[in-house]
Amino acid sequence: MGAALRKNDSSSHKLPFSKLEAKMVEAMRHRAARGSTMKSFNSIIMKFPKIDESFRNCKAIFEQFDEDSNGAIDLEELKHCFDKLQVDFTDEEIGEIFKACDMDENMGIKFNEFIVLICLVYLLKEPTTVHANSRLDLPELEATFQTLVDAFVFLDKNKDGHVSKSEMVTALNESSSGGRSSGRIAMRRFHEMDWDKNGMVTFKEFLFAFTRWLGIGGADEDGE
Ligand SMILES: [Ca+2]
Ligand SMILES: [Ca+2]
Ligand SMILES: [Ca+2]
Repeated sequence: MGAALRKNDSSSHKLPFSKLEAKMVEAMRHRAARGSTMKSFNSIIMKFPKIDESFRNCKAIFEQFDEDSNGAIDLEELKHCFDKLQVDFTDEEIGEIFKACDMDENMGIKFNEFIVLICLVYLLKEPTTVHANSRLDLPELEATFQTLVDAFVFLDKNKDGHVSKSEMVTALNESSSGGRSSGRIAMRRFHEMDWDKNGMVTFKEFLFAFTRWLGIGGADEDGE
């Protein structure tokens, strides 16, 4: 009876792309169309100290929204956080971004996951039209988020919203030194970023890699 139809759904679970993830790729493509101010991979590395500083300044914001101070932001706390920041996501969208950023799936957003989450919200909320108040109310962080978006756009040569291995190699070869070792470094960096090992780096994976490179951990960061 229904046997003939079965063939079609074999691929249905192949791309676990939520609506939100599709939206992120779309937002990134949109942003990429405007180009990047980054000229080389080195110019990204030069920004590391500044990024590090503003990420760490995020800690106070994180603690403010971790209402029960258990080291993680749960779904309810995130809803309060979005209310406060005037992020007008639906409950479904909040649930999706929560799940997307809860990388270790322990049902709480830890500090490093929170940084990624807020940066993704920033990307999604970036005004594509001239609606005045569609930005996050975190002016001191916006410059850093902008830098990170810019860095990703620099790496994403074909502007499809993902960074592939060959794009990573191209980006590193554009840097001043070049040479044999840069290919190996590119591969190492790429594998560090490609969390789910699918051969593509999303903006989310890129951001997580940054928090790891900067040594920003989760709740256990200060633990002995
Ligand atoms: Ca909490
Ligand atoms: Ca690409
Ligand atoms: Ca990946």
